[in-house]
Amino acid sequence: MDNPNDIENIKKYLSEKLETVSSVDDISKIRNEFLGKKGFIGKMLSDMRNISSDQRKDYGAKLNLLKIEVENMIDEYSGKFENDKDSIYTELYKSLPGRKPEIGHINIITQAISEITKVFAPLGFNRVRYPEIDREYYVFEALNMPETHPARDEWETFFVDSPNDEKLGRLVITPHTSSGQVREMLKGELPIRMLNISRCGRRQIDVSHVPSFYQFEGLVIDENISTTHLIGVLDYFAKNFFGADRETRLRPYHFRFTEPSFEVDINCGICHGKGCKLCKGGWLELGGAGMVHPNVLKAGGVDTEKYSGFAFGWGVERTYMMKSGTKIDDIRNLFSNDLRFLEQF
Ligand code: FA5
Repeated sequence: MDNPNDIENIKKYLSEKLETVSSVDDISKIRNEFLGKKGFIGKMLSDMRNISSDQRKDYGAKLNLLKIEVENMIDEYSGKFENDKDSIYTELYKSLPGRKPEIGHINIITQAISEITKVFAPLGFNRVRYPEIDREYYVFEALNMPETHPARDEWETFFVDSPNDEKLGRLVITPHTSSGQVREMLKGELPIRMLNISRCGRRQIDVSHVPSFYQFEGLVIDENISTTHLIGVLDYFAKNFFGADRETRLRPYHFRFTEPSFEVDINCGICHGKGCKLCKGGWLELGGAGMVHPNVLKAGGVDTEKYSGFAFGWGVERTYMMKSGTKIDDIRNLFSNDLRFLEQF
């Protein structure tokens, strides 16, 4: 059929044309030919001025109906066509470059753990891990904190709902890595240079506390070990991890499992000792340290006449926060899973 110029023939002509379509391009040409400004229907609409006024209204209504039918026919056809595997869109899609999976990087806490391990390695510290859920005996009793001793309260412990062991007590989420001390001694291999790094849990949350955090625990047991060795190791760590410009200080303290005991502080890396939201007084507590209490050595089967030792236990996150350049002023950011924060490290 040649160019149709009346309402009756136009749908027939469109059907014939649609039969010949082989690409989405063809569809858009047909759409233009029928519905474009200069297309058949557009032309018929502008020719309406030549029709007598008494017929124009009726003719106009018929043309509008035709326009809707033509649009539907073309849409229906192009819908079928777009689902066709060979459609131009499919071709286009196949030629698009693939999306590259994002390659992340090691989480800041894992980075800190490996840096800490590397600093201690040259001194012969051997990295170990002990259960993160353990019996009360290893967490408290073996560390000179008998049942009902009020010192236990300081560890704000999470108890696991599970059967009690008559000898070893209840299961707890380890509130400190010190639970690994007696387990290490019970291996019976002396001397000891242990670095125990693992996850701990306590019922605490604020700017410098989270319920789930990491600690690293050093334990040295050998003949003739004294406080001087402890101070030497802490100094070595401070210089190699934080940098020569940072200072540490020891404060006398009390832990049931060390005697004498200390708290180790470092001058704050955010405010450099002036006092800020994180440290409050210019110093931030890194953790505890001291000479291993004879009762703990006994619980580990170590001959207290021959051997002595020291131990220290610090928070991994807090230690990393105090490193020059990290400028993290709220420990909770480390666990907020906000990529904008994590991607900075
Ligand atoms: C202890 O846990 C002792 N076991 C440390 C120790 C080991 C003393 C060996 C003597 C010998 P303390 O409760 O102070 O001590 O915790 C040590 C450090 O763990 C804290 O200074 C802090 O750096 C970190 N820490 C403790 N609780 C949290 C918490 N909720 N969130 C983040 N870090 C914490």
